[in-house]
Amino acid sequence: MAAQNAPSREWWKEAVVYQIYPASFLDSNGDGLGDLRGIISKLDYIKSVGADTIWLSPIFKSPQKDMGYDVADYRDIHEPYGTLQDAEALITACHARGLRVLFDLVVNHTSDQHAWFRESRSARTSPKRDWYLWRDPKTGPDGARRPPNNWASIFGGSAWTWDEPTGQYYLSLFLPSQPDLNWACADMRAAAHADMAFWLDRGVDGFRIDSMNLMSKHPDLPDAPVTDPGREFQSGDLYFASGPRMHEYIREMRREVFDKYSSGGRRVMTVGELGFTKDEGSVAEYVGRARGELDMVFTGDVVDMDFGAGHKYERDDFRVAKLRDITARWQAAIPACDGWNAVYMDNHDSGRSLSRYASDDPRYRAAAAKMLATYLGSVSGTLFLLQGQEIGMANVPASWGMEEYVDVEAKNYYDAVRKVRGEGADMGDVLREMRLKARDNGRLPMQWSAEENAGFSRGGRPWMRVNDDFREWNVEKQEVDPDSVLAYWREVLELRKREFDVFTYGRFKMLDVEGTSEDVFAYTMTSPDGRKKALILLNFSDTEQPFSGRGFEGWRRLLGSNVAVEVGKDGVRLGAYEGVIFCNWLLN
Ligand code: TEU
Repeated sequence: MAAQNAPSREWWKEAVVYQIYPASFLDSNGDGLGDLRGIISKLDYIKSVGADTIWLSPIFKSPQKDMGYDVADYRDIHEPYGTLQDAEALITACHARGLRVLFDLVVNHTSDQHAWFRESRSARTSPKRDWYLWRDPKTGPDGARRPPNNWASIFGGSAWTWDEPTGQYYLSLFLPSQPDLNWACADMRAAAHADMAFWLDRGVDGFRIDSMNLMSKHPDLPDAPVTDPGREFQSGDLYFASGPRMHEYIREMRREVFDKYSSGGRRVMTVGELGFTKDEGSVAEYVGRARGELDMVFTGDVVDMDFGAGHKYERDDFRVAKLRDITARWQAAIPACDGWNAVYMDNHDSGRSLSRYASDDPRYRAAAAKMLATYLGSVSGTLFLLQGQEIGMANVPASWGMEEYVDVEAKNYYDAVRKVRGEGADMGDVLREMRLKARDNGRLPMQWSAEENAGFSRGGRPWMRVNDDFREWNVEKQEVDPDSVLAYWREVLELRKREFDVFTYGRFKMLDVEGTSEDVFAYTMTSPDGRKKALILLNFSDTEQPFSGRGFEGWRRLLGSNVAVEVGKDGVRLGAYEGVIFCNWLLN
């Protein structure tokens, strides 16, 4: 009976995706910035880790006000990264090794340097005027010019930018230099479709779709409800996230683009970044198989677990119960809608999970990184790793001051708070949150070796400071250490591939065993035919923890270095930050 529900096997479900942040991966020409040639030179390494797909954060021509998430030309490459020929060579080199390639599709907005926007802004009568969202100003009670509504930008301030020459505001949900495209305009959509096809014609295997569900805004762009009376501008997500035509746009994209490239053994993969939309019903509308929309989404909650109620950089501590709830929710809800999951804990938009949810204290760091690998490798879905996660890279050290942070999100927030508090005020609490969650943490240069600049750049001055710990934590060192985090990740990914029915396609069940510490996350994964079962135990604390083991006696250790090779009568003792997997199919 269970076999009926077995999900179909697909390459994109079994994929292990390795996210590359191009600026920080490997600098091959000594200019301090990573590049495409650097990436090509490390494809064999990526493959050796056990990944079979790469996702490149944007490499397109861009003024880099938001590190390439502000695209000036979708058909050209940011010059310091390389040329169009290099991008083609990268795709060819991946395919030659059996690696697939996902590009980052940033089409909710463009850069203000994009030809479309230059034309749009040139005159109210421009044929491209309505490719973006232009509106007349409002007038405040004092007679002063006000933005068309009260929406806040995601990066601070108003979501509207004033354009003096044409006397209107344009919508910019991120930076003023990232104007939002108007997806209600059919010509604009067709132009975006053509740019997607441009890359599919060059062999790209799919897309991570940036800010995917922000493309359809409420046509009236109404004022947002005032949820934070203390602030001048309010989050307008009620009216700009998952708007009325969102599903229509995705289906059209599928029909007009992706499906045209999905035949004859080829199948374009899509993963949408889903912000603000959190409930199971709405998520199902994007990923339910019968909907014909996206393969999977990033729901975001697993990277938001320690965000404050009012803002990312307000304090709210991580608790294991949150991870338990989020995992249980999606592991159940996604199969229930016959959809598919993305499994991840790290990306370029936050701090490293190791430093936020586990521990980068030298005493526990390796164990903690392995424990998180055990979690990620064991749950159902398509697995995404961020470069450096495979060696246990950590956040910036606590000793770094704000001057080391380069990302616009962190800087804008810090400056806004300092403005309110006044020059010289204590900013320690904000710096604490930065050190946990700033996007800079996920973007630090890759640590290849103990050489100058961690082997990331020879001769160049890295665009971002290299983490102080690189002499101890680098690929070269871990390559020769069978006990390393890297060696463990290889084992995890190998196991996940081998036992795909238990893990990638398995059914999750939470274990709520009396007497187990709040800091222990225990669950089972069962193959769709019900025969193979794995018991996963994760200790998120720095002290030893018991697990009673009742009902699992005799199950054999499959992964991890626990002292017990099988679950005994007295259960299992978990070391600090230990993760271990036992299974029922090695019995006897
Ligand atoms: O992120 C979308 C987004 O909503 C982010 O602002 C996210 O909430 C924030 O970074 C969390 O700290 C995507 C990209 O992943 C991000 O890098 C871009 O800056 C953003 O879109 C604009 O393109």
